[in-house]
Amino acid sequence: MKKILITGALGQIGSELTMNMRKIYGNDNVIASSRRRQENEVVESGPFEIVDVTNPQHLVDAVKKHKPDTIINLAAILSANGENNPSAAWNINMNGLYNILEVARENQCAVCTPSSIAVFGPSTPKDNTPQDTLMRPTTMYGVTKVAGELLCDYYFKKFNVDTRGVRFPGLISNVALPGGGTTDYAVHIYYEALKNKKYTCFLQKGTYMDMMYMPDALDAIINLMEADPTKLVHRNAFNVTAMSFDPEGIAAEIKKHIPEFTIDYNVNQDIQNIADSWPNSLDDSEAREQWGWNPKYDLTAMTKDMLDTLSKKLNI
Ligand code: AKB
Repeated sequence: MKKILITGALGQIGSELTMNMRKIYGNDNVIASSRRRQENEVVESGPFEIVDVTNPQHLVDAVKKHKPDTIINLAAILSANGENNPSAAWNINMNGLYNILEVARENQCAVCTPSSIAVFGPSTPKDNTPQDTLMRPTTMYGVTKVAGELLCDYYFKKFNVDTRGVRFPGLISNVALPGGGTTDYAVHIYYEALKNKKYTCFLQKGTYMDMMYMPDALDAIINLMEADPTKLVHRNAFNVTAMSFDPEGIAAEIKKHIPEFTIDYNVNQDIQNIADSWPNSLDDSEAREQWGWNPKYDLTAMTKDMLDTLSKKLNI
């Protein structure tokens, strides 16, 4: 049975991944950790530690105490927040990852660190972006994610640390809200559609980006960490995607359920510039071939599930 330490466990991915992994591996075998404590089901249903990834001693203490064989590093500053505070993005995304890789090297832990479509930049081919291609990102978040991929590959080659990762697109969930990303509109739009029947989008129409529903994102991490290592040609990190749409596309899908719904636009040029530097759609065939990546939700299935689940949660 695996024993897993999750950093950033109270964030958008961590809130759901922790609960999901506890169901699979047992509550006591999944240790949640975060910089701050917050009373919720993640903290209450199993072990929890205060871990600030920028503090190496916090990581050493948690690893010595719980002896995990795997660390899932979800502590990160996302793209839009990273542009507002580049030094925090560097510190948490890079120094935090370095501290995790060091403790993993010393204690023979596998490491999963999600990467992002932000590793790509304006010079990357925009459509069906290949697994191996030009990566010259223009955001601090993207810079830390490319450097993080290289560092993880280095630790695998040099020290045999079992590092693996995926390049996540925008993630859409009905549990925890995302914090300060470029793709966040695709979550907010569902809440606003249910509450106010209208949404003002901070990106302009025609802005295509890859997206994924959270259940598929959780499967991606779990299946990649369970994959046969001899089949992995790549490691850090795999292109994965489930759908690509622009604001008009998601609005049209919502309209099928809420006919009065309307979208209008008030573009935030700083965030638009980030979105414009990212691909329209990824080629994820290497992930499909090497470890069986196969997402279940497209835009239609996700929209139905999001609206059903959120309307119950919000009592609308
Ligand atoms: C962001 O928008 O910053 C993230 C991402 C694509 O990595 N959702």
